[in-house]
Amino acid sequence: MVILTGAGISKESGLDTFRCAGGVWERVRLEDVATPEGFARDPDLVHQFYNDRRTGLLHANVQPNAAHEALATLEREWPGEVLLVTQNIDDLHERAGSRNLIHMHGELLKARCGACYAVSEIRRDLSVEDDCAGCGAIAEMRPHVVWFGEMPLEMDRIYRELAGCALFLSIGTSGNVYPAAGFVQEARVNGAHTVELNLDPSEGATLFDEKIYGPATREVPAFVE
Ligand code: BJW
Repeated sequence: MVILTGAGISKESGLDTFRCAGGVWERVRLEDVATPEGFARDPDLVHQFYNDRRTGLLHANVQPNAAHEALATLEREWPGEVLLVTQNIDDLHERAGSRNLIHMHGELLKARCGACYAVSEIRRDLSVEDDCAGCGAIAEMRPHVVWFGEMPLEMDRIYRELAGCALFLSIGTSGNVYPAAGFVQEARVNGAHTVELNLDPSEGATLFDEKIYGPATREVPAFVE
């Protein structure tokens, strides 16, 4: 099984989605905060955007919900058979207990060196003053996230798993952002059964064999059962 998750799975944990009413892209322009060009233009603004989201993620009220927990249970019940690919940069899947997990758009609780790509854990604010200790070049640290125009992480492994999976589930994603939005097609041409669990039909809804619409905390545990 390959399971793709997006911002919708963390919505009921208190984290905003991007494109729903009241979502992140209503407050900031994605060109300003989620592109390498935006970071080059105004690193303070980009650091502020990710610092605020990191603070939000570490708030005591933000906890994994029943959907994250159901996917962790599924992995425990089917050892070695479940790969979770998340577009989310939060750590709620790990906190729920998922282990076979790829963060294709990076991780909010990590920073990386702009020169040597060394990745380190970070639970505090980042600023332009942070430089890359131990790196020959003098380079700034940046959030370890994948911005528009950058290559998502671990794509070779993801495509290999999509080619061999029997079941592809897409949960809580609008299907607006590639390459993730193309995974359903990839799994489908290789013969997988494809299922969408979302609040509303996604952009690629017609490509799914089965569609279940409702909140993730209700639909994901029911599907896993
Ligand atoms: C619920 C719910 C509840 C709500 N229960 N559900 C044409 C022009 C220009 C560029 C392109 C182009 N075509 C393709 C591109 C490339 C571009 C792209 O896709 N652009 C589009 C906008 C067109 N993509 C890229 O640049 C990517 N890189 C790339 O393509 O590299 C080249 C490559 C080539 C070949 C192979 C491989 C690679 C990089 C994309 C990086 C995306 N980064 C972001 C921000 C960084 C991380 C962060 O700050 O968090 O990632 S953008 C943002 O969108 C974030 C998300 O991971 C991503 C997806 O959003 P998601 O998760 O789908 O959230 P929403 O809000 O859209 O949807 C939420 C859904 O939940 C909704 O459907 C609700 O109904 C549902 N929901 N409550 C269940 N309770």
